[in-house]
Amino acid sequence: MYTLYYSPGTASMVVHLALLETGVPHRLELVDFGKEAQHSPEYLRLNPRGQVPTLVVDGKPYFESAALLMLIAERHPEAGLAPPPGSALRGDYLQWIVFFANSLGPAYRQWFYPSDLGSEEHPPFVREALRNRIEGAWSLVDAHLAARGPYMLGERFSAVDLLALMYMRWSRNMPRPVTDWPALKAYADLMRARPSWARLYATEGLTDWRA
Ligand SMILES: N[C@@H](CCC(=O)N[C@@H](CS)C(=O)NCC(=O)O)C(=O)O
Repeated sequence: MYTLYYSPGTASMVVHLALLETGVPHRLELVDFGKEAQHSPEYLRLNPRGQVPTLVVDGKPYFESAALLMLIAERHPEAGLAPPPGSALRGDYLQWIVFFANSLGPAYRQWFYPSDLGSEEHPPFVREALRNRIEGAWSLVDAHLAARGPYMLGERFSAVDLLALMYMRWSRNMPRPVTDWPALKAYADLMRARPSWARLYATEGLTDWRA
């Protein structure tokens, strides 16, 4: 049994998606950002970073969305979310998971949380630098998909695509949303057609960027 501490539309959504894709039983616990619940003493005992997601697995809490995604993929190999160790696509899988988590993850975090860098709003040159970093990463992914799609691992759907989908959604109100790039638009549409996306929206009460 898993318990996912989540907030709608945030970094917890990729973990929620992985649980829906694998079909394993799980419980959801809302962390109410409106009440600053992520910084409550009880929650900080589960996740000392005061962030979502936290996934409790067999009574033990873990954090970091990409790690949780890989953990679920590894614990439920029958769902086919990850190429097995030693298989041809394993290197690509690891490469892209780390690419998204390591390049887009921190850049988005700084884009949405200027307070992480100690200010209420970034100076324009910092906003511009973050925008360039995010758009540069998406340009690279767009070129990769145009040459080697339709999924990040070619013909094979994987957990990488769930991570990419979450990050794609976060661009929706940014100066250049991913739907502006042709291959990314086709990829977003392909991924948004998955039944897990509809279930996620219904359960988390999301509406925008549905399809
Ligand atoms: N690297 C972390 C980032 C998690 C993160 O930044 N979560 C945000 C929501 S997207 C959060 O909890 N924000 C509340 C806060 O920082 O107070 C991950 O991928 O799990």
